[in-house]
Amino acid sequence: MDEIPARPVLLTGASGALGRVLAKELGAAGWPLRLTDIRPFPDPLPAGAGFTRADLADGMAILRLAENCGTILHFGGVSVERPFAEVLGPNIQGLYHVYEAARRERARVVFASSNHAIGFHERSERLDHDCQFRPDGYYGVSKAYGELLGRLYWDKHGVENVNLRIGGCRPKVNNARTLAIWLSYADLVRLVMQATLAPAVGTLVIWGASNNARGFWGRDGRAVIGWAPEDSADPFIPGQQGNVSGNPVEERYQGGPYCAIDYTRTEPSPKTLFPAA
Ligand code: 15L
Repeated sequence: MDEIPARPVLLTGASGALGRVLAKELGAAGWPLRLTDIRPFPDPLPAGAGFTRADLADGMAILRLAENCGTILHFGGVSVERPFAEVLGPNIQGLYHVYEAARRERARVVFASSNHAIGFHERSERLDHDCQFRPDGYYGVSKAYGELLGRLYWDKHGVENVNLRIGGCRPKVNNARTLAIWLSYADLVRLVMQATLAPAVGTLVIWGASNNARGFWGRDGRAVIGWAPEDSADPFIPGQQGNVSGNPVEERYQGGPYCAIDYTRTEPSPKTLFPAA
């Protein structure tokens, strides 16, 4: 993919695991990058990229960083389950600041959403992009909220957005659940590139998973951006299929360990969210 975005691309969360992968690969492809994170950037800066330390809860800082940008790749914020007070600033206020900046710049938002927005669906279910939100913690709620902000800013202000409902994006499959939700780094990079370069996207949800035979997810908006995963978790099946936690709550639901955190029900959560009328 040789095309390069005409306007600068702001990458939040640049010092995080996925941010570092994107900074390196998009930088190597010659993309005009503006990197930001609350933590220092730990790697050599890619040629043509600048880094600014900023807090997502600081709206003015985000507005300044986004000036003249055509795309905001929003990978910043709390990236695991945390108490609500810790999620509030970076993920709730922060998302609002990102969308206000996108609105001002007429920029597109590519948002790192998460499987934890739908984590309380059972693993036996095959979900499409329009399934109900079933967040499995405050972090998952913040991701569902981020997707909904995208809908609001599209409907009300015409701000385009692509919401990547990422599964488990890491170098290797490390347990049985990840056989279903794995997204390789290379598939992530291609996905972000296509989401940025596609001529028109409106508002989309795309499952961020490689081509995994055991996957939980079906239809989504990938055809609009022309993306299809090229990697697969399947070669890891022999080594990882028996690698389960032994926790019944964790193993029942798609969100896995996040569902089991602070779980106080005595009966399993029902398969259907709303009882039949
Ligand atoms: C996520 O959303 C997290 O950011 C990541 O750290 C993993 O926990 C992943 O989900 C997962 O579900 O494995």
